Amino acid sequence: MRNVGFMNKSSVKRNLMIVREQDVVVTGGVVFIGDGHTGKTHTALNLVRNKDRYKKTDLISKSINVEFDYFVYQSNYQQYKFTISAQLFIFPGQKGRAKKGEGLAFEDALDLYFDVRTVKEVIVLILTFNLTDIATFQNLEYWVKTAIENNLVSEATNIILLGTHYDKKSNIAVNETDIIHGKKFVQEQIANELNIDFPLKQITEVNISNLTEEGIENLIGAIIDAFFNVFNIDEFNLI
Ligand SMILES: Nc1nc2c(ncn2[C@@H]2O[C@H](COP(=O)(O)OP(=O)(O)OP(=O)(O)O)[C@@H](O)[C@H]2O)c(=O)[nH]1
Ligand SMILES: [Mg+2]
Repeated sequence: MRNVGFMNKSSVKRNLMIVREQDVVVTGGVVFIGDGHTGKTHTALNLVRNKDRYKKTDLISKSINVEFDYFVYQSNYQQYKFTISAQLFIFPGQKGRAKKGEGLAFEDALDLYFDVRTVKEVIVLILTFNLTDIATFQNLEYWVKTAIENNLVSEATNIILLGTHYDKKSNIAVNETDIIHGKKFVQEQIANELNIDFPLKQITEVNISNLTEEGIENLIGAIIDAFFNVFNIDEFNLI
């Protein structure tokens, strides 16, 4: 296991939050992992809406590096102006290490991530799978274990089980019961491995289509909720 140190919720607040009078700015990492070809890169593109920079196309397929982007959200809450500045990190889905000259696979990308990341804490871990391919859902078992081993999960992390290809409604192979079992599995793994009490409510599920963009707003909502959950706005005066 990499020894990068864990943050608990109060140290997250100390390090990743600035309160200046009515202005509150928070930051943190949003990490996408999951099997190759499940739609991680396209989801991030839909989130940041860089549609001019990247045309939505099948030309982007297998990622061979860790991809970075950011997502900024502002809202008013009571007398506060609240800004979330989320750093997105999208990992390649190819497991293990790549051969020389074949770009980066997941573990190569992980080395790079630990060198270059500007924000240490993962506020949201997005475990990505293809709703029409049950194997990509079953493989989340591998991805959650890998994430825990590499300190991508802490007490402050919210988990999203992200089902893509929601446009292929008649081919959906992952049902509600699978999701319930999946959430329990993730909760138990985190609780046992990190020896913490990890509440089930910190694990949510969102289904999206990167083709029609159905569900993208829900995903944005889930990410914002995760930040509000960690940086509990009602406790500002305690900081
Ligand atoms: N129909 C449909 N196609 C999708 C959806 N999401 C992604 N795709 C397609 O699936 C393919 C893979 O998507 P990517 O975003 O490159 O997948 P990835 O998870 O980043 O893959 P790696 O970088 O190899 O790990 C692309 O051809 C996308 O156009 C979706 O929700 N619906
Ligand atoms: Mg990719």
